[in-house]
Amino acid sequence: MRIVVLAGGIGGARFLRGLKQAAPDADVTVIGNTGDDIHLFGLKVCPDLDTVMYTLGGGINEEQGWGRTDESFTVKSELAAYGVGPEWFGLGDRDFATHIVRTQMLGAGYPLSAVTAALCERWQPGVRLIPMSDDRVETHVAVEVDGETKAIHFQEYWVKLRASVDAQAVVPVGADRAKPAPGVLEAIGEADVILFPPSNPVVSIGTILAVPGIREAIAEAGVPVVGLSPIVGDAPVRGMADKVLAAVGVESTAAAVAEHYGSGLLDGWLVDTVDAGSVAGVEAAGIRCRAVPLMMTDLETTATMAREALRLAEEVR
Ligand code: GDP
Ligand code: FO1
Ligand code: CA
Repeated sequence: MRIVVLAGGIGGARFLRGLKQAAPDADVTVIGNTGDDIHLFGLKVCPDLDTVMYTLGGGINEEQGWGRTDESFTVKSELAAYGVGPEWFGLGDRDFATHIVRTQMLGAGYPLSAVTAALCERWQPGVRLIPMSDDRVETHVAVEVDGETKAIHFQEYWVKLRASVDAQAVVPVGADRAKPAPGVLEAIGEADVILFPPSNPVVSIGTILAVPGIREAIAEAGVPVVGLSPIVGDAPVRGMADKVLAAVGVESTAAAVAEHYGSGLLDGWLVDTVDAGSVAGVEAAGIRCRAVPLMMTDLETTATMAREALRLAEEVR
């Protein structure tokens, strides 16, 4: 079975670990979000690609959900001693090596998709990880600070400001001119099932869908498209999905997120059992819906979520 998964960072990566357990023989292609990417200290940092790669490759800091396990911050503090920041972004020593290799290969002319494949040679994530695009896309968030509206990088909004101010708008800068990376449209066209893990619907999956051609290819693939809600009990399990959903005019409910994707894209939707009351409304919107436990507390529970998603895909096929 060929499965395509559109993934952000933590939500996508943890779900993928469950999917691999649930379907060990499946051929899984992950289309990763690169809208969170940022250039720091002259290096290209790709948080969501790295979160997937480290999580599936066994190098992730489990408590944080991002960055390397067993990490130290000597380089960061040495940079700070030179007065070189930003200090608000925690790049660790082990993680730095990944960004150095990536930046070196990009400088030598390799596209990001080839660089990602090369980095995965080391981590062996057990899936094919492809960035959504080789072209630069950077998500910016419009915020009002001291009565003035300005656009800031998504990482500044989330990591520096902790989403403490409302997001007025979310713009995936460059997405309109980006092309899907080699292999993205082919994987979608050859998929037996397409899954939206419980990733952020705006700044993770929304950004991937903003690359011209990807949404269209999914809608036209003619295979089941099943998603899992990142919103449980009318709030994100973690992160700032409520803030960025508000910016695009969508309520923070499992049902509103399903309707935001729409029946033109989504065939099936899983909500958590606490949101069982929203099943009928989602089905009325033309999307098959089931309520199952959606908290990724451990590998077996997460694998059960993946099995439920694949089961719903069979139902709607
Ligand atoms: P990010 O790039 O690191 O923010 O990760 P993603 O975009 O892949 O996923 C973020 C989303 O994962 C957030 O909106 C969370 O609500 C959701 N999430 C995290 N843990 C869980 C969980 O255990 N269950 C569900 N249903 N959603 C989760
Ligand atoms: N998230 C944080 O909240 N604080 C950090 O200092 C931080 C550093 C960081 C370094 C490398 C990396 O790959 C990810 C990192 N993240 C950090 C997570 C990253 O910002 C994610 O994009 C967000 O969690 C939301 O997608
Ligand atoms: Ca992300």
